[in-house]
Amino acid sequence: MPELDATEQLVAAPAQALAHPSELELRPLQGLPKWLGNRLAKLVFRAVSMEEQPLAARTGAMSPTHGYYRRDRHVHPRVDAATYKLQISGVADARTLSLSQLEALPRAERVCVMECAGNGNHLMGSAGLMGQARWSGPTLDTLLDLCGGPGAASHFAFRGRDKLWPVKSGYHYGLSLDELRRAGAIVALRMNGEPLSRRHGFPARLIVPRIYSMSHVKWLCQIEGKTTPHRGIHNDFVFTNKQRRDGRWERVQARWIGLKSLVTRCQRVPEGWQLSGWAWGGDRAITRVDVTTDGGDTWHAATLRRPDALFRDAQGPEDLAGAWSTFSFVWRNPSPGRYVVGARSFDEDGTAQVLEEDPNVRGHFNQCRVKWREVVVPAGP
Ligand SMILES: Nc1nc2c(c(=O)[nH]1)N[C@H]1C(S)=C(S)[C@@H](COP(=O)(O)O)O[C@H]1N2
Ligand SMILES: [Mo]
Repeated sequence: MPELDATEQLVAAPAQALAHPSELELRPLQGLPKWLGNRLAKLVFRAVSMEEQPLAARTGAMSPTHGYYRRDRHVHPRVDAATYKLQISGVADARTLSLSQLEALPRAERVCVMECAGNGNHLMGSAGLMGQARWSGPTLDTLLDLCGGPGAASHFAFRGRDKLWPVKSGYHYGLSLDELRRAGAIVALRMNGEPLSRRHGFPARLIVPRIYSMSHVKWLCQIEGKTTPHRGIHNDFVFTNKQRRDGRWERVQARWIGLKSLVTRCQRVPEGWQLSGWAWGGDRAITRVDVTTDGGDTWHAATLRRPDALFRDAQGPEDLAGAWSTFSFVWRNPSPGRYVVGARSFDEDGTAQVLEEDPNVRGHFNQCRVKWREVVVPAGP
């Protein structure tokens, strides 16, 4: 083959990459990216203030901070660290803390999946409203101890500083103290070792591992103890489903993340192609992941790496309770063609990730069914 000069090499490289790609695209079978194309879908998502994790960043065991998915209401307040205050009320002794007081408290670490309640619904298809990072900051219990304990409070409301015109209050969401304790909630001051960025809630946000991220209130400025569940548009309406029980439809609020998995990559290996991805299950531990390359006719056990093997430097078991497992499966020399691939996770009771959503549940959150992806295997080595 004649040698190419630098410019010719630049032109030839993409053609060679097409003929012998080292990685194949995994295309959702439905949703905006499929119907509109990736670029237009991205613009539509932006218009409703969503940015998905880019495909290139859906790789390792941790999501990079740059490109971490984002979901809010367009308003990103600029908070001055010097005058920032966190108000804690409705507890034994109400207190207001400055950022330096918060910084001086003992910190806990949480490596956890963070997932938007509506991630992976039929419209989105791509399931990119999720990521995993290492968060650290004082636990909610450390803050409550400073206040002499929760007092009579059995529920808490969390408010952000992102005031939306003409609404006077910022974003807010509430959970019960039992849920917050069971999840190991923290007020995070760091993301992947760095102070929070403005878009992800500088200087402080709530992190509630294993519960959907509408509760991970950014630009946190108020924690309010209550004796009854917090009510508001986000708790009572926005992040709810309707569920049929005994023939009657009732509203349920988004809470614990369901049993899920996602094939995120298809990479060339000497034996063929390697399918890999993540499996996670809210408050359920993943014990097995199966992979299919024929649309679900046959399933094969994937190699699973659980969080304790992925993150050996974690300080205690609680740190990893909300972390995903990774899986990989070597797909031996498939013939060229179009395939439908997918993954299915199992928990410690042997319960399998569902293939279809429950017909007795309607709404946008907790989309657990297997996420099918189309992949085109090229001819050639
Ligand atoms: N203050 C505030 N916090 C918020 C929101 C918001 O609009 N305002 N959106 C919530 C929702 S719906 C999600 S999915 C997560 C997204 O967090 P991220 O943008 O850091 O990924 O933030 C949550 N916290
Ligand atoms: Mo969300």
